[in-house]
Amino acid sequence: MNIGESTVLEKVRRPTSGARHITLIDPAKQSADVAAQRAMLAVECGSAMIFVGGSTDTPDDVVHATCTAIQEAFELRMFAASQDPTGDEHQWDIPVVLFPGGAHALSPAADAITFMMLMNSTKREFLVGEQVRGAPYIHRFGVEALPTGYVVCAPGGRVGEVGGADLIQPDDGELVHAYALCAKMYGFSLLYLEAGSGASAPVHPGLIEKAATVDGLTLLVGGGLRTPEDVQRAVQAGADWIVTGTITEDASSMDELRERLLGLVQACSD
Ligand code: 1GP
Repeated sequence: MNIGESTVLEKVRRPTSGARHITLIDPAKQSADVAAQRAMLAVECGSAMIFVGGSTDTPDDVVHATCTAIQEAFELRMFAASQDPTGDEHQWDIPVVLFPGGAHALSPAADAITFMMLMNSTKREFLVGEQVRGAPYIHRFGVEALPTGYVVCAPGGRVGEVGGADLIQPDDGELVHAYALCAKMYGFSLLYLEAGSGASAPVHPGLIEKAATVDGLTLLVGGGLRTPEDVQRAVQAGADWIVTGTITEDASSMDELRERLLGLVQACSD
């Protein structure tokens, strides 16, 4: 969905004060209808982008059904807002972006994809193999590719294990700085520091600070961010975008989810 002319990359890179929030929805964790309800609530609470993906073995059709349901829900809300003199249709001009575990989790219904190199993987598959398999589909679908360096930091979780990541330790500031420089030299626009979904601790703020010293990269941070204090620390260290997934999945009700998301989104601009 795109009201204006700008690409998703332009929206992602637009400078803002503080950081913006991304809600990650894993299609394997709920029905497409519930995913759409959660995505709408996330936007109402101030999330500025939806990521769809996460699990390593979700089939294309499940990813596609989830992207389609979210896009349809946003289009309906946008239409309703356009008919309401007090409505704000721009509120629903929210990119739905694939965050794939591999070349299997793709959908033409997405606006864009984080086209990632898992830079500290020890496996060819995650450095370039899945990307080569997926690129022709993404090209055919016309889904915008967001060139992204993806670096997994300790504790790393399942993505660290499956991706064969040589994890960045909290005191490896020079190493994360070198990865950030390398990402820039490759021409990546985005750098994503990941601690792993559901991680017991988020990316160490010292690592975020070091990566943020490299100009020209938009810095995403995710994994294990659960509280407004976690988010504030990441934002103060230099994160441009905060990604959360687990807090959406394990909320016991929509009211609890609303309360959690409002706290995290507020912390992005504190
Ligand atoms: C995972 O960084 C994201 O790829 C989100 O992590 O599920 O811990 O919020 P959480």
